[in-house]
Order: sequence, then C-alpha cells, then structure tokens
Amino acid sequence: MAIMTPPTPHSKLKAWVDEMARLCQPDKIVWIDGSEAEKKRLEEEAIASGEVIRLNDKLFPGCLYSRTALNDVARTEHLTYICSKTKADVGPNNNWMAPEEGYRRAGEIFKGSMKGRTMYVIPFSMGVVGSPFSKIGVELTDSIYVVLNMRIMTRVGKKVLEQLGADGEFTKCLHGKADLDVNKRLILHFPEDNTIWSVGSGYGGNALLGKKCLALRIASHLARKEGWLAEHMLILGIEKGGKTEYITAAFPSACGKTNLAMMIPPEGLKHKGYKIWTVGDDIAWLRVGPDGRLWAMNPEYGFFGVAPGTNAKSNPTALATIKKNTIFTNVALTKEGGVWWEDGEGPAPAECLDWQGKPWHPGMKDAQGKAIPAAHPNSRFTAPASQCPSISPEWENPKGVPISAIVFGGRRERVAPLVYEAFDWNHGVYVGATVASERTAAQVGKLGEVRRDPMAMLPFCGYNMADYFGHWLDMGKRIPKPPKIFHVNWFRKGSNGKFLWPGFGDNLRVVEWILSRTRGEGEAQKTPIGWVPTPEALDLSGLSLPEGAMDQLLSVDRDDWVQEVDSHNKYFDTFDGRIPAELRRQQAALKDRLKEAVAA
Ligand code: O2Y
Ligand code: MN
Repeated sequence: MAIMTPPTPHSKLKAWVDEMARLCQPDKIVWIDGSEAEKKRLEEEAIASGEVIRLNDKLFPGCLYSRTALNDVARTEHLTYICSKTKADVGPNNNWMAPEEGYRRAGEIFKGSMKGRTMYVIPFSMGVVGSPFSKIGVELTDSIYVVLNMRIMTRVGKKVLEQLGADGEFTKCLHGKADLDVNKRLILHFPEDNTIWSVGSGYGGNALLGKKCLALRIASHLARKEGWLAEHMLILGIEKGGKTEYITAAFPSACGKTNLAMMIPPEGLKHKGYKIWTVGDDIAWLRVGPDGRLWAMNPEYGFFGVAPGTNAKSNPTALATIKKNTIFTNVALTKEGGVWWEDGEGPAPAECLDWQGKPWHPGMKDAQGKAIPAAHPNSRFTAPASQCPSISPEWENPKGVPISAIVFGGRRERVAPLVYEAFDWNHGVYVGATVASERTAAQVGKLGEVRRDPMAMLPFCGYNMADYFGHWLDMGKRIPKPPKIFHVNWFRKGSNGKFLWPGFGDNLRVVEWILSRTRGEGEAQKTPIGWVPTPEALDLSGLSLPEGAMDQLLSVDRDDWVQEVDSHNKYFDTFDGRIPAELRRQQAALKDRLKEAVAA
C-alpha cells in the first residue's frame, strides 16, 4: 500500500486511519490538503477515469457533470440507522441497530472493499475553521466525486488539521462505495462513539457525510448534550433602512427552502428598499449568545440544491450561483456540453443525453405512456455559497447572526392558515412538534396523505424525538430573549383546487408581518391556534389575489382543527409515554380553546 506521511501530529487520528485502512485495504491513502493544485489533479483524474465529465468551459466555466448509479439517486431512509445502545433512545422516528451489530454488518461490507482504489482522507470543518460554534470531522472515502463535492460543501484540508492540533475532537466518518449494491448499503450513525459509517451509496445525503449525517443526526445528539440546537433550517437576513434582521425557517425536504433563502422582493414592495441576504439554505446551528438572544450559523460552505424547478422565476439567484465551479449530478447533458432539466431555463433541447446517459428527445414516453424526464427529479447542483449573489456579508461571522423569529412550515392544502404566531416559546415548540405535510406526487406513498414531520427533522433527528421536544422546551428556559415562533403554509388551496398564495418573492409580505410582530408591531387577531394577521396587516401592494382569497388564506376552520388536534394526540401516543407533559398540556389547552371558540 502506498502511504503518504500523515500531515498531522494527531496520534488518535493516525491510528484510526490505519485501522480503517486495514479494514478496507485501499491501494493508496491520500490526505486532502484543500489546495487549488490538488483540485486540478483530482478533477483530471476523475475525468480520465470517466467518473465525471467537464462541461463546455465557455458555457459553464469550471463545471463538472456526473451521473450516479441508477439505484443510487436519493437518500435511503430505510437503510439509515442510529446505532445507540438502546432502541428506546432512538425512538420510533429512527431505525435502530445495536452498535456491535452495526459495526459487524457494515464491517463485512467494508472489508477489502477499497482494493485497487484510493482512500482519501478529508479533514473538514462544519462552520468557519476555528469558530467555537464549529465541529470538525474527518471523512475517509474511496470516491473522488465525494471529495470534489466535500470540497464545495465544507471547509477542508490543511487549515482544518491545524485547527485539530494534536488531540482535538473530531467525528470519525467512514464512507465507501463498495459495490453500490442497494442490498449492501447501510448508513449508520454511532452517536455515543461520534462515528458515522456509510457504505454502498455514492450520492448526496448518504455519502457527503458532513451534511445530513454529521450536521444534523450526530450534531443533534451533541447539541442536546452541550445545550444548543442543530436544525434543518435556512437562515435569512432581511435588510431595510440600514438594519438587518434574521430569521430561521424549517420546512420538510422539497418545500422550497433554497428558494426562500434566496428570494427576491416582489415588485410591489420594491419601494421599501428591502435587500434579502442568504446565510444558509438547509442547516442552522443555534446557540444562546452572551446578549441572551439566540444566534445561528450555517455549518455548510455550499449548496446541494435540487435542479428541476430551478428557473429564472423560482430562483434567479440560484441560477446565477451555479454558473461556474459547480458539479451537476443526474441532470441532462446537451450536445453543446451544457446542462438542462425540467422546469428549468429555456426550451427542452431537441436531443440530448438523459440522466442515465441515454439519448432523449422531448415527448418521450415509457411503456405506460408516462413522460420520461431528461433529468432525474432529485438531480442536483453542488455550488459554492460564496458565489451566491445574495450571500450575506455575515455568513462567515464566527459568532453567527442573531435570530428574531423561528418559522416552521408544512405543505397543507387546507387546515393551516398562511401564517400564524405562537403564543409563547412552549406553544411554539408544540407548533413545531406537530408540523405536517401532505405527500406530493414526487414522494413515495399515498398522494395527499398527511405525514407528521416535527420541526422538519423527522429524517434527521439522531435520537428519540420525544426527548428532542424536551430539549427544545429546556432551551426555552435558557434563552433570556427568545425569538418568536411562527408557522407558515404557502400551499393552501381554494375550493377550485388552485393555490391561493403566489409564493416565491411574495412570501416576503408574510416575512414582513412576522418581523413586525417581533418588534411588537403588526396587527393580529387572536384565534385558538395562535395570532393570525388581520386582513389589512399584510402589505399586498401590487398583488392581485382572487376575490376572497385572503379570507380563505387566513381562516381557521374549527372542524378541521378539532380533527387536527386529535391527530396530534394520536401522533404523541406513538412515542411510548415519553412525550413531555408540557406538550400534552399544550394539546389539551388548544382543544379547550377550540371548544371555547364555538361556545362564544
Ligand atoms: O437526496 C439526497 O441525497 C439529498 S437530500 C437533501 C439535499 C440537500 C438539502 N436537503 C436535502 C433533504 O432531503 O432535506
Ligand atoms: Mn434538507
């Protein structure tokens, strides 16, 4: 085996790399230094092996194109496990495997799996290197694609090793493609060992271990231990009159977090001079600051966004971000060496190669007569956050940014109004704990079925969610000046089955009301579920909504909510008696308020 001298005095790190190399038996070990020369070398090697293709440098300078294995196109939640000592500790929200069994089963797959391959050692930092908010991980991987993506999504290399010093703490992340066989795929988290083992997948959330695995599943466990919050939230700055206020927002996957994080103010509000700043689009780490407020930082360094649906209307900022130095995965490849995806920019190319590398032309149908898409619905771009035109000047502030409001949201055709404000922190935790979304055609399962996704963390909370709710309630006691908590629903439909709210940039109208409430301004009416804006409280200048739309958007239907609140209780029952009493109390209080409302 060719071994580089490890560029670190950290004996535990070196011993662990040795141990993992004995298990996986790579031909070569390469330590990633994060330099530009290294990037060039890796790209050339990946192009030579056919793992990636260079796009037309005139159209997409510095961009690469990649296709995954056909069976490896998304996170595989059913193969994702938390390997804590006891099953009760991971809760009904996670798959559980005993740690010994996890190491044994994955160990068998890893054994000898890197023969003939190189093992890359990627020291990476989630958060600005050296910030007390940040966490360090080291990912071992046999995939150049993973190395190239990790270089965009995290801060990597020499500076991270320097920060780690001779004995710093780090998360041990082992990743291997093995045979890319779904039957030999496991994504395992060992929170008690600060370790992640992922084998058999080379894609996205399964393989870029800094993201969902470390920054959410392992970090949520660390956050509970250390008294902070690791959340599936975007971070947005809203500047007006020289002052910037910040909010975080949690939405289930595929509910438009990246679009909201990069929104453009609507025409009708332009005269107010708003400027929107993107701090992060997917993950927020939140801590109590010395001033008693909650401060948030984005632990990531890039965006791993969904390509289909990204266009000049939905997200012009994202389009500008991905013009250069971006990796495109599973989109369509055009004859000119460019990329294309459904609901993107421009008409479909007359002919191109689809995400599987097969010739494609518009109107192609499968045997069942269903349209064949050119790009996979979960195709992605990986782009440096620094290239985003709306990136906040504060995004690398090691202290983070102070948060005025936390927003939860789901996708509901009815029930949830456009926006409402929780009465206080504990009620806000209840609102977050009962977030739900209806399944869309893009998801596996019954269309329209309501799936609870508390705080949008269902696939990402690394321990029992009942204990997670308890941690949120405890945090409330530790934040002297807590942000206000809100719920939004951009997806409410009218009786004609059409969306009532235009969404995108117009969501700023709702955010504007939210911020006004955090300042003690903004008109609202008290309802059983929380404070709802009065119809005049939202600035709708320049927006023409169908007659009666605003009333429908802001209505709280008692019968719908009586059913809803009962389903909250049924959901809580799935946690085997571990739900904090405070959440049951909140549920009973909401039920009482609904009863009072009908009596009044
Ligand atoms: O499909 C994947 O592997 C990626 S999933 C993802 C990627 C970026 C941001 N969020 C998500 C998510 O599922 O929430
Ligand atoms: Mn996400």
